[in-house]
Amino acid sequence: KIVIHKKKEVERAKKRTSYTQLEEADFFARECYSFKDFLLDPARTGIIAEFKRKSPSKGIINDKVTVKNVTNGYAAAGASALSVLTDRNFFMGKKADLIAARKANTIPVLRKDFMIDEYQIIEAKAFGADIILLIAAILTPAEIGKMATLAKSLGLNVLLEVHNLEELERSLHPSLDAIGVNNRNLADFTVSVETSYQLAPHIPAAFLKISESAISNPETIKQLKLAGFNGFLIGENFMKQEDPGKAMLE
Ligand code: IGP
Repeated sequence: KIVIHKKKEVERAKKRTSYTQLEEADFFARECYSFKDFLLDPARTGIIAEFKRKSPSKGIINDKVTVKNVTNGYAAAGASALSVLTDRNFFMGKKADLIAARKANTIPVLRKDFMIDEYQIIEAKAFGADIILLIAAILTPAEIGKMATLAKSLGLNVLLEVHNLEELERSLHPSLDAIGVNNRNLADFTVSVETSYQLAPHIPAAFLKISESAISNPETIKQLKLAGFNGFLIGENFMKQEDPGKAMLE
């Protein structure tokens, strides 16, 4: 359902803004930050802090905050990267949020969306992203290879999201930088951090390991680190607070 909607959205965007126009955007020529450098920087937390107003599972989480305030708060609290939802229909995000996060910060920014077309990768670069997300559940291995290769050729970092061993094994590709285990099952929204512990030993050492979703306390991060994870994608737990950046410090 999400994919069908996204395809229509991409076709509309292509008509509004041509490839050439995207390639002429100021950010298109900028050099991306290295996801790896920021994740492994001992002065930072390894947390990829997400700006998310709304989600299909929770409804409105927080619609009273600005991208600038929240992302500046996250960066000041030691985030290794920012994640910004650009999907409007399901997450109340927008492309302008990504641009705003880029302008206001000097750490890597992940474009969080359902990437199904190479056009969206060109958009991501034009809007100032450093990292793109590819979701194994909605892409064939050939699509993942093609999209990851294009992203790398633009200097973007690539995060592949998986939810089970089958997705992980069929989707690995040398152009990927990081593998994210989503603790949330996108089919029924149930969450279990166990998913991360189960898949960790199957992720080859060449890839950074990220645990995504349902992380709500420092103890879990400690355990995930022991299991070999380098990054922790956290959204709701911070966003549900009045001051998400301050919530991250606590
Ligand atoms: C953040 P949480 O439970 O901390 O809010 O989760 C992030 O992992 C989640 O938003 C997410 C997501 C996605 C959203 C993971 N994969 C794919 C949209 C699309």
